[in-house]
Amino acid sequence: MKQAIRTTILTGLALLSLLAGTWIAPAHSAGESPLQIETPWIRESPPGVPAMAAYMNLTNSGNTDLQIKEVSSPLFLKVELHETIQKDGVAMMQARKQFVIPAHKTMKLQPGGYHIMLLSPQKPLRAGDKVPLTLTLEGSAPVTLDVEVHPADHAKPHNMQHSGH
Ligand SMILES: [Cu+2]
Repeated sequence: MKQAIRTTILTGLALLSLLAGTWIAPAHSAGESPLQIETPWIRESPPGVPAMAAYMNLTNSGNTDLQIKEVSSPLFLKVELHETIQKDGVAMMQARKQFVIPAHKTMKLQPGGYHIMLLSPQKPLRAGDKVPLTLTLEGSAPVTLDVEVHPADHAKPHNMQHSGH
């Protein structure tokens, strides 16, 4: 009986160290991207409009600035980095050569500001469809993610706190 308990404790310890090893491992894995992407979404366009915009929060957890040089998607002929600016009271879009995310900062791509412009879709895309996007970074491995198309009124992410409406 005593022997059985002892064995159980030893097995428990072995399991614990195994779990601890599993938890420690990711921090040491090589090539982990310093880029975290949260709440990605693509705004659905009215039928016949050959352009869409992708939005997301880009967080740089690294100690050096991150540069997004290029974004591509197999579902669009052309993808550009854009910023919407106000000029003489009129909203205009300007192309950017890259997006720079400073160390330990979050860059928000959102309606009325920075966005990824998706041009000439290869097929009609509606809410619920998934679009693969590949972000090419300077000095770091490219990041590919699937981004869901949402209706145009989706501008507020679901995980935001709403107060009484
Ligand atoms: Cu644009």
